Amino acid sequence: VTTRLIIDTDPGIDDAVAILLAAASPEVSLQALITVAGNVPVTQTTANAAALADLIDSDVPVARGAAGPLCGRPGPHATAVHGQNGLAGYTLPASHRNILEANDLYRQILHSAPATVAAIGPLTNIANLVTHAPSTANRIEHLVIMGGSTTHGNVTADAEFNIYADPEAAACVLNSQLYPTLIGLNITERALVGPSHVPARGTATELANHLFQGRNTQQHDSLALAYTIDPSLVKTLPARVRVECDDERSRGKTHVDFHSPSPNCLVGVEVDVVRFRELLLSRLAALDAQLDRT
Ligand SMILES: [Ca+2]
Repeated sequence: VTTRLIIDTDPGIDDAVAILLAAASPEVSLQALITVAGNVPVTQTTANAAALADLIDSDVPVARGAAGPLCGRPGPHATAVHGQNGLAGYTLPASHRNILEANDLYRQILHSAPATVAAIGPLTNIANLVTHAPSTANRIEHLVIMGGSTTHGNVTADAEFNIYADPEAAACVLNSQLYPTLIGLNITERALVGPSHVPARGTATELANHLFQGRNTQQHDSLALAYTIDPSLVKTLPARVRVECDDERSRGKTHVDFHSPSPNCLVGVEVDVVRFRELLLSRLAALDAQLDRT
């Protein structure tokens, strides 16, 4: 059975790898790329998503989502990690494709049939659906989130970037009925992939290698995407997760309680890194063959 998949994304280095992985994987049928502000501003994440859709030679629709977090604090972008253009300076030809509106595209896709959503940026768009279009949000079959951590953070000592960028949105999503799976920093930071695992041979692997920047890199988003393709790559446990929104110092921290009698999500606790690397290599190599066939 092919999973209909929407990617909610802020490309973003690891977002780009995730999008390539989705494009190369027959287990998922990519329905939409929907953008959000995060690693870089939404105008740039949207331009990057559209350019990546062109690169993978796909007619997948692209929509532009939220320009900032629910509570109006301007997001801290991550240009130090992802570069000013979000793709470590890799220049893709500008796309001229039509850009849709996020809520319209969510409604259109989810009301035609349920779909899985891989949310690999801040959760602003998903929170907006939960709040303003609950009948649409309820048609999300499975929500897989790259976000949070059972241990430490990567923006502050406690907070992971996607949750920190919009804690109120993350709290809203976790308090909904969606029962997401959280692929957090505690496992993604172990999912190290670099040039030795995925050597550059063609269009997709060359882009991936540019994004690796010559070293092993933590595959936050592509691991979340890989989980939608093969859930056996990650061991999960039910937990109750609460997002810290009030305390200024630990804002964005995910408090994870594996012993709660009322879990609100599944949390990734172990990852098979070797099999994940093999999946990434085989799929990006297949995408090379597909894109470079001409
Ligand atoms: Ca991302």
